[in-house]
Amino acid sequence: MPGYAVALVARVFSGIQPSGALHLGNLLGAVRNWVEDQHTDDSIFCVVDLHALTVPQDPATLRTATVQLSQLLMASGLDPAICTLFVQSHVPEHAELSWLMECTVSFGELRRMTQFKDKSDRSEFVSAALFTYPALMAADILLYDTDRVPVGDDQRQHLELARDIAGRFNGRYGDTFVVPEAAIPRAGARVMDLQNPTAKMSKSLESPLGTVYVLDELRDIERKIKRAVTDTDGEVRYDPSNKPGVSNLLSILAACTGRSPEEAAAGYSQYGPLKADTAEAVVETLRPIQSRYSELADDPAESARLLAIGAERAREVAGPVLDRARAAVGLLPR
Ligand code: AQP
Repeated sequence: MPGYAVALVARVFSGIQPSGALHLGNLLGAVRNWVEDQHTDDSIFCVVDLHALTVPQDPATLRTATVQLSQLLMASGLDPAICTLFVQSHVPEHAELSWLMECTVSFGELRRMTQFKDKSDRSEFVSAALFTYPALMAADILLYDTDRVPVGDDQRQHLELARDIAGRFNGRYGDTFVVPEAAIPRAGARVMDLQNPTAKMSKSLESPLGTVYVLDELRDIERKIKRAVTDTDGEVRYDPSNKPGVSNLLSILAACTGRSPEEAAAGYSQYGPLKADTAEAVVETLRPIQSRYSELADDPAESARLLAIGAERAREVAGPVLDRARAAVGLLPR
């Protein structure tokens, strides 16, 4: 018998860093799927501000980014009335469970994480927390008896590690944590930079023409997509290894129109119309989000109130799971 109750409705958890402005990759790879999940599953979503601190942040910028990202998540369709939405640092159980995760993961496992290698290569200051980031991510997930974690493809390796940590902990101390599954979307799982389609679109990479931000002016979005790098052979087909630029446009178009990239390719024989239709699909996806965001941004007190309610609800789930883990490893009850 597991140490946790087996739930009838699946529990979904995911998080996003306020490490920069929300971009199209975050939206198509993660947030849009969260919006769907909230209608069918017991869904918990989190703005992971502690993760953002793993690289140096200006305090005022971090505060603004945390508020803006929370409002953008609501504007994208997350409804605090039907899902739990909160800020990670408002639930101290995350940091505490993270310590137990650090004691369960090995140095060698953390050293193999490709995101650490990428980010440490481009940073002057490499914090210890950037290295142990996957332990905090495992804590985030395991704290909620999570069944499914909807993420973009770049998080696959971290999620596999969270599963290994849960399995090891359960093996050492008895069944304590639910071992979660990753849920990676069919289209939009890895949106690439429009100017450098072999690198993923990213909040923290300086690539103004290659990144479509959710709050970009609509005409700038159109311009960025029309200027996207393609290739010279002129054939529209989904082939990410040989045609990364065209395949990226097809993935974006597919994700915005609810099809597979191969389906989206049908009917195009030139890049111009593909770019025009992709630009239109993205603009129509972002237009309602931008207009809802401008209403929410006018009332920061209301979003703060909703986030406080979310944190309270999250703690009701996280507290007992943390107590279970503390007892399992032999810490005395408080
Ligand atoms: N390019 C992408 N395509 C599809 N999904 C993506 N995600 C990120 N980039 C893409 C997904 O967005 C969710 C939140 O990501 P995160 O905040 O945890 O940060 P990240 O994965 O490290 O992505 P960023 O935006 O590039 O941030 P920085 O630059 O700060 O590292 C995740 O589910 C992620 O998979």
